[in-house]
Amino acid sequence: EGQCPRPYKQDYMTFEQMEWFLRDLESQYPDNVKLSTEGKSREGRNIYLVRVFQSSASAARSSGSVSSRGQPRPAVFIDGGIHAREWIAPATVLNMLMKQTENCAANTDCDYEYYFMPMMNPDGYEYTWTNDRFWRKNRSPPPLKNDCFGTDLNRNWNPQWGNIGSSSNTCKEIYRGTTPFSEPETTSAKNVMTRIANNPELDLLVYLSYHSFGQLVLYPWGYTSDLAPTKADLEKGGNVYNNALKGVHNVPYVVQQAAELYPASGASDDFAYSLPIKYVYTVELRNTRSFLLPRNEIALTFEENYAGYMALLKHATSQ
Ligand code: ING
Ligand code: ZN
Repeated sequence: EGQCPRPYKQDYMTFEQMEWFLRDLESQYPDNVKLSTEGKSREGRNIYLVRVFQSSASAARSSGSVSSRGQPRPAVFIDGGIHAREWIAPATVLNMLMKQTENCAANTDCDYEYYFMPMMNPDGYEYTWTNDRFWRKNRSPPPLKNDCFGTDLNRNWNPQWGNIGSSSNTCKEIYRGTTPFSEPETTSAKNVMTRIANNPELDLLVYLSYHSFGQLVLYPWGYTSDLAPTKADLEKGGNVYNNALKGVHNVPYVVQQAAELYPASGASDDFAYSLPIKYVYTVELRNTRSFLLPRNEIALTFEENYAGYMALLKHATSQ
């Protein structure tokens, strides 16, 4: 059996190390963590989902009153690693997962059901460790021989698949794939999100997708500069996240509509918003110039974003 890097907050993990980390976490916290495999990547790697929850013993104690039962529990879905070269994204999501687990085990700040998909693109991520540090897409073989590999997993979703800001050219970084959800990685995430959204015991309130770089908190729409119907709520929640974040290390992030950065159709956040989920954000982590974020900024990036996440979750249930 392998070893997790210790301390994990100070280094990036290989995909294999992430798998050890997730199995360790589940075996250390069996009352608060459930690890499942929701599908396999094109090359056969596992797409993991981690559910974090209040232990049944403490839930029984706190919901002594019958009236609190039968009410849906708020839920949040968080993903990282849609793009292979954005290493700080899965690193941040794994740190958030660890911290949320510690909180639930200690019976603090555990009012939600938490769903983490920390590594959505394991094939591309592995490829950035072995072949090309700046690979973005997954590693789907091309439809035609002598063509280019890889589909952009953030251009492969519905609604609005195939529109502005995506490409039908397999060689482009923003190649959208042959159909909506043509990729097993996006299909796995879509199925989980749909299942959570349709579960009458849950109220899926928040979606967070971690990317880098740019220090931005982006809200829908991404496919059009038209305003989302609940733009005021989205902007408010984004500001709540950003204000809490800024309070930690005073690093400036900017809250804006995704299409203001550049229009992109078929991204995961527009799908999440359409499910519907009320609070939907694509967070572009540190820094403002490179995918190569120094290791000593892993913990700092996590700390500020955990504060943003906590503030947003509190805000979402107080509305
Ligand atoms: N950026 C996002 C991308 O997929 C984005 C930005 C997200 C634009 C969602 C529009 C909608 O291109 C990175 N760094 O991947
Ligand atoms: Zn990205």
